[in-house]
Amino acid sequence: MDKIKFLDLGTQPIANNFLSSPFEKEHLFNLSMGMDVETSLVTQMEYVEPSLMFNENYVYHTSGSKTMLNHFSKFAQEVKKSFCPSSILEIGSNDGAFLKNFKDDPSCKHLVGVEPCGNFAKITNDMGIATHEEFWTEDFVRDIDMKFEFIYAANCLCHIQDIRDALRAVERALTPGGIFVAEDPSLLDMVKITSYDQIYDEHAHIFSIYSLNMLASEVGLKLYVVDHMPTIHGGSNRVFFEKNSASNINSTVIKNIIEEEKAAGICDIRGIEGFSSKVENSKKDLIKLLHKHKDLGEKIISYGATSKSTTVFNYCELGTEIFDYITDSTPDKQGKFSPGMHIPVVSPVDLIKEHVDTAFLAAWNFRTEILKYERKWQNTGGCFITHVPEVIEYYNTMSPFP
Ligand code: DWN
Repeated sequence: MDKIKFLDLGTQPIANNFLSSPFEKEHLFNLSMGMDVETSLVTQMEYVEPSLMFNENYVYHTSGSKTMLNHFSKFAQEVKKSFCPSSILEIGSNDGAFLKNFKDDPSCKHLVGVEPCGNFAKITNDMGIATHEEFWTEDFVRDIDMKFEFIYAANCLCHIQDIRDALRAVERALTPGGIFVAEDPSLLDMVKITSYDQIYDEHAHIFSIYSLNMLASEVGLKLYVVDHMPTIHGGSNRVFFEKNSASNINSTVIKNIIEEEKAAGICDIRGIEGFSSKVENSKKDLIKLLHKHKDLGEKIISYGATSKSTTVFNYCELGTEIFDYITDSTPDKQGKFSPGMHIPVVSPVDLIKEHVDTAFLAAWNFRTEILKYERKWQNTGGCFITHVPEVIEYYNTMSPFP
C-alpha cells in the first residue's frame, strides 16, 4: 500500500499489555496513521507484529459489559429471524458473547469460532463451540475447507492488517448468496467527535464505508446495508455484504452515506489532515483540565483500563502524577500496571468511601451504563472528566451529558 501520513500519536506500548511490574520491559513503537492513496483506507503507517498483541495473555473480555452482552444477544435474535442460517462462523469470537446465543438452536448445525488468543479459544471450546485457535487468513480457510451461510466479525476486521487477504478469505468461506456482517468503529464518528483513542496497535484500520466498500467489491462481496450504531463502542457501523449478489438493495442509502463521508473530508488526504490539529487541541485541553483539578488538591482516578486510554495516557503523557489508580472490573487487569505510563490498576472501588473527587471516564463508550452505577457518587459532588466529544468536566448538576 502506498500511504500518506496524517497523524502521529507518538511512542506507544502494546495497548493491552498490562504489566506485572512497572519495571517490566515493554515493546514500544511509533503510532502513526496514514491514508492509502488507492482506496483512501485509513490505516497505520507501520503495523505491530500480531502475535505481540493477540496471544494467550489477551485480557479484553467482550462480556465485561452488560451493554455489549445485550447488544450481541439482540443481534443474534435478529440473525435467527432474518437469515435462519444453518452454519455460522465468527471471526474473533473472543469469549463467545455472540456465538453462545446459537448453541442450543436446533436449526444451526455448524457453529464455528476462529480466535487467535488461546485463552479465549479455550473458553468457547469448553462451552462446546468448535473454535480454531488461528488468525483469519485465506490459507486457514483453504485448510478447513468448509462453507458457511453466515459469517460475522465484530470489532475484528479492523484488526486484520492484510485486509485484502481477510476479505478474500471471507468470500472463499461463504456459500453462494452467503452473508457477511462486520461491525467496526466508524471513521466518520471518530473524526466528528475527535475520538483519536480509537487508534491503538490493535486497530490497524479505521474504516470509512467508502474504502471498505471498495475493498470488498474487489472480491465480489456486495455491500447492501449499513447500520450506523452511534452508541456502540463510541460510534460503529454494522455492514452487511452478500456474496455474488446482483441486487441493488438500499443502494441510495449507501450512496448518501458515502456522499456524507466525502463531504466530511474523510475520503481524501487533504480533508483528513485537519484531524491532526483537532487531536492536538484535545490533548492540550485535557492536560489543562486535569492539572486544574490536581492543583486543587483533588484525588483523581481513571475509570476503565481501556485500550483507548493507553493511547490517551501515552500521547498526553499522563501518569501517576495525575492518577492515583485506574479501576477496572476485569480480574486479569487488576493488580497490574497500565502499559507505558505504569498506573496501578485495581478492582472497582466505592468512589464515596475512597474520597475520590474526580474520575477520568476512560470507558467513555459505556458512559450510560457507568453513570447509572455512579449516580450516588455524583450526587455527593463527584466529577467525571471526558475528552469525547470534547474535553469537559461533568457534575450531576449539569445535564444532559453531551
Ligand atoms: O476492538 C476492541 C474493542 C471493542 O474492545 C479491542 N481491540 C479491545 C477493546 O477496547 P477497549 O479496551 O478500549 O474496550 P472497552 O470495551 O471500552 O473497555 C472497557 C473496560 O472498562 C473493560 O476493561 C471493562 C471496564 N469496565 C469497568 O471497569 N466498569 C466497563 C464497564 C462498563 C464498567 O462499568
